[in-house]
Amino acid sequence: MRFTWDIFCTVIDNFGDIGVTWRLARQLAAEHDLDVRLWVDDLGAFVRLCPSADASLAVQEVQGVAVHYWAAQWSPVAAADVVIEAFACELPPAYIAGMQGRERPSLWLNLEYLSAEAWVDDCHGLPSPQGKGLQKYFFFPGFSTRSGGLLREAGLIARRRAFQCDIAAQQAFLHDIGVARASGHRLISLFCYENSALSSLLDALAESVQPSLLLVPEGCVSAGLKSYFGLEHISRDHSYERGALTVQLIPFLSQQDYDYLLWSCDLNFVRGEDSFIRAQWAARPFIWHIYPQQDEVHIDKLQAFLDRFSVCLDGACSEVLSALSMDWNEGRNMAQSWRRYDAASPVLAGHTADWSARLAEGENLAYSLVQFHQNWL
Ligand code: TRH
Repeated sequence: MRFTWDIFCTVIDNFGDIGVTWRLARQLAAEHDLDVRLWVDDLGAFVRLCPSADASLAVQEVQGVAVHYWAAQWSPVAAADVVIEAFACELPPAYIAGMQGRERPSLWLNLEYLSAEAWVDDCHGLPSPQGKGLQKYFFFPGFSTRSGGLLREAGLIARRRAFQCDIAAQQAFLHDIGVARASGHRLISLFCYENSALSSLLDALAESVQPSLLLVPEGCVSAGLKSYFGLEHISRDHSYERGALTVQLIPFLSQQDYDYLLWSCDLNFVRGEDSFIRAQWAARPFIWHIYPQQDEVHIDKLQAFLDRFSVCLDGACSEVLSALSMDWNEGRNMAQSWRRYDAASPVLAGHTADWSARLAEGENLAYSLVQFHQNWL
């Protein structure tokens, strides 16, 4: 029997909600022989990650997934065997009634945001009764064996390794996105939120002995870059230089190409949830700009991740990474923390590769979801 799965996604802001759900939908369809529908209320955001799709179509088949526009006016459809509401988005009441009305009610899962905090393990998989035989289960991605794991599609690590061993493939990819890497330059990608620490980071790179080429997806931190270079406009037609630093804007890439970018760079600045995980699969040093929340709760989440990441890292390097991450996330001057980070970068590069390999031994989220359904049946 081929099971049907519905994944519901509201795009609150940015690309993380659709980024995670689109990746999950693809993997469920490709690797688990499931009929997957992805319902998204903002096809414009979807098309940024998947440029081959068409933002004007109410329904389209993309890479094995039926992608549906989730219109404000809900047109009733039969509820699926498994229903994932991503990040506590609210399902249409008529759809919930359909889940209850089935001969066997649907399995209802709320996919939560990723956190490295320890409490996740105790909450993962907990049910909450919703009436008329329906339970909603809270499904937590995470870094531990007691969580739902992380999104990692089959063959990803082997593909990444092959790409990172293939200089010609890297050059061809960079050429396609308009990047020419001069020898001796450190290649850095920068995907982050507007950040008052940015100018001190750019200064530190400009003053470094080693030249850096900083690649920034168009539209990201454009206010910060314009202010740093004293320009009213910045564009992909130019690159911007100061000291040892060259900044180049690159197009916003498809999710697949964004992986190639992360795999090509010596250092990746990433943010939110999905790019943060992809940077870990890239096995290259990365610096995380966590999604800012009220009352600084994100700083505890950042610390929880750094604590996990730093097990097996020597104390001095762990302190250097923590200082840099906190300066970056709290918008403080990075002159000093960058110098220390730069000096520790060979050790941090080796540690990140080891961390990535260990992480890849863990369960992947799509498989955990399928197992959860099997066990529930
Ligand atoms: O865009 P984000 O800041 O998303 C955030 C977070 O998920 C946050 O937790 C959530 O609360 C908020 O959204 C609503 O960062 P994130 O999670 O890294 O998502 C970015 C997606 O964009 C990811 O799937 C990678 C993809 N991407 C591309 O496909 N091409 C690109 O060129 C770039 C820069 C990103």
